[in-house]
Amino acid sequence: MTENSSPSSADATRLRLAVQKKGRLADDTFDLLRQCGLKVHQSRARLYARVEGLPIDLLLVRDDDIPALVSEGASDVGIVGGNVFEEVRLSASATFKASPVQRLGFSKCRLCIAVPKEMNYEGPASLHKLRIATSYANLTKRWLEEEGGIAADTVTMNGAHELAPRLGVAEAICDIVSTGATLEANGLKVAATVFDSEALLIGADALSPAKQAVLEALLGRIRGVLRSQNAKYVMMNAPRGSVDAIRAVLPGAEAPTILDLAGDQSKVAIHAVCNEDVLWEQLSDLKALGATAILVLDIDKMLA
Ligand code: PRT
Ligand code: ZN
Repeated sequence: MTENSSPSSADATRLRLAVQKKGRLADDTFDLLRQCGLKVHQSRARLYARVEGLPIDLLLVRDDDIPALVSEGASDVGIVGGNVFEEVRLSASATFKASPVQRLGFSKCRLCIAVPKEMNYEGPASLHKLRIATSYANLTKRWLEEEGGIAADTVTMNGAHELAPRLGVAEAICDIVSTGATLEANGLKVAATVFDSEALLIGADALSPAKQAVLEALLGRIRGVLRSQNAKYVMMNAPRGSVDAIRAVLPGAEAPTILDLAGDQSKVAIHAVCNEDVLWEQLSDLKALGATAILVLDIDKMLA
């Protein structure tokens, strides 16, 4: 394949996956693909990249274009923030043909209404007749509607929303908040959360059986990665009589493996996979139940 050339029609069984070329989603997206055992060939500066490990071609684009590319069939699947997907879906016509397939758990953020700190915000009704600067007009309008049909105007801005109140462009904003530092630095405070977002794998509503099979294989790996992300393998020695109490302490553990210890009838070794992180407090509880030699290990891959 030559630079910037589109994958040939002979590749009709290869799944096309649209991902953000660079930005807040890109690094986590490429990390996820790597954890799924997929190697990306070619530089990220190009439009297409071939993947090794599954028959997948990447389309490297701006995040805002991903929902439409999938809906219009230029890409089969895509990875995009739920905020962007939902905003595009709401603005699209009835012929929009893409849906979320899997939540990916990264790029978590909130779309929030924010107002100047000194404003006395007493609930959505406080926004009555105000102007709200946002690049998420559809999500904002839907929320205003759900909150009892608040009559507020949206002013479309594509960046620097946090400056809008000071510039006199709007009295409130509706923008993505992560740490809240940007609002703080601009004398604003969160008034309400309009939408909770995270990265999503989205897919075209109709895929050929061959592409559907590749998607299923990709999904199997993604779900394995997500399951293993917080999972821990826990090992310890413990008094035989404490096994049930220890099982009750281990977070999200399925039936543990109990092994006899050579030369000590009073104790057993317990091995368990926990589906959640194991906290220091829980280790103290295990110790209090007589557990010794407690080891907590990260899990690299997990397939159900
Ligand atoms: O170039 P391209 O169009 O592809 O990217 P982009 O510039 O439009 O988007 P990008 O890369 O900034 O964000 C991609 C996605 O990351 C968003 O659609 C969200 O789903 C998610 N995300 C997660 C965020 C943030 N966190 C975030 N903090 N997107 C934007 N921000 C901005 C926000 O707009 C505000 O200006 O960060 C500022 C607030 O951050 P805090 O930490 O100060 O609260
Ligand atoms: Zn964008």
